[in-house]
Amino acid sequence: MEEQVKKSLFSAVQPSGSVTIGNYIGAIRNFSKLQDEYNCIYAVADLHAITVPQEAAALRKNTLELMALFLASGIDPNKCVLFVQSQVPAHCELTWVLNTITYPGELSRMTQFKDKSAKHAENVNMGLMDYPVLMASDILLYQAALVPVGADQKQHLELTRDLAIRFNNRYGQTFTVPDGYILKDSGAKIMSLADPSKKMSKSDDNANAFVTMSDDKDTVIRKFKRAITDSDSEIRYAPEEKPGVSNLLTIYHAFTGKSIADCEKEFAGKGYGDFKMAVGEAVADALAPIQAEKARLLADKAYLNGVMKQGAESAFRIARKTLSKVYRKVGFYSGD
Ligand code: AQP
Repeated sequence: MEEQVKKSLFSAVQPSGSVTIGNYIGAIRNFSKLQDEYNCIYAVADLHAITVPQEAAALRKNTLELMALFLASGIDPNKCVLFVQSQVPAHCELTWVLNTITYPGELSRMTQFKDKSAKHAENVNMGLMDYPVLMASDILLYQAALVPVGADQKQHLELTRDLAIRFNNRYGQTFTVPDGYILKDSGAKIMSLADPSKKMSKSDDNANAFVTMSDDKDTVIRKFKRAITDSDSEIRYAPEEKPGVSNLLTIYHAFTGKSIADCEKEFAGKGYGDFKMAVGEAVADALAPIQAEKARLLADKAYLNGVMKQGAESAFRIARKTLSKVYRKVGFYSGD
């Protein structure tokens, strides 16, 4: 029987702070579930992280922590390509070429660029504007057919598709045009605990707005106790009417695996105090084994360095093929 060629799938997370349960539910926890079905390529996106100010020592620490978290969440480096973005120079090299077919207007109207420029008004840099072109390079280098993206990244994926099509039209078939990959539990957009109209973000200035994957049990419970709900006391899933309560139900559902309807039944007639306590306990209990495994891995730096080296080499092998093709098409002289 002919062997089916697996499709390639690319995703990355920025080491721009402590990873939140939003990043985990919306992205990381799904990564290990995809590794048997697809050729998965996962990256720690440190080149993206410096588009907003980072402290060098913190960036290094967050990079290592994120790598350990990926592994502790079940990513198997022998099944996937797992690497740190800055260790594969092809990402920057392809970005330069793609920049020459990208129009400034396409980048200045991106929602994330507008939001982050407003938030970091003192540091509106070209990297922040060029972020989507770097993201396009990440995806196109690996000829990824699928990209699992949250609603927040859809606009960037559209630009990636446009650039792939534009390049292919101008220079001949070079890139696979990627599609978004809809995760089974794709409703899982986790909102801020302090303001449920905003998404939970690791770079939020208010530390009570997010729960990190490293928060200890007391911290997790304290943050959930302070979470914004609403003035009535009904525990019901209704994102428009009751965004705070619905967000907590989504989180409880994600960490316990119980259906939303079962979660509603479980808390029928109970008060917000009991509800928040139960959500906090469930999250802390689910985080404990991941935290223990992550700590074990962080204590074994030689192993982590080895995984990163092997990942960067594998990524480079794939990326180099695409980049060589691009360089040939645009007319760079190689001497061969
Ligand atoms: N609140 C969220 N709910 C569900 N999924 C989320 N993701 C992020 N926030 C939520 C998903 O996590 C992946 C990695 O995101 P990223 O680190 O590359 O950048 P981001 O989306 O900008 O995440 P943050 O936490 O908001 O980072 P900062 O604060 O640095 O900008 C993506 O798949 C994303 O959809």
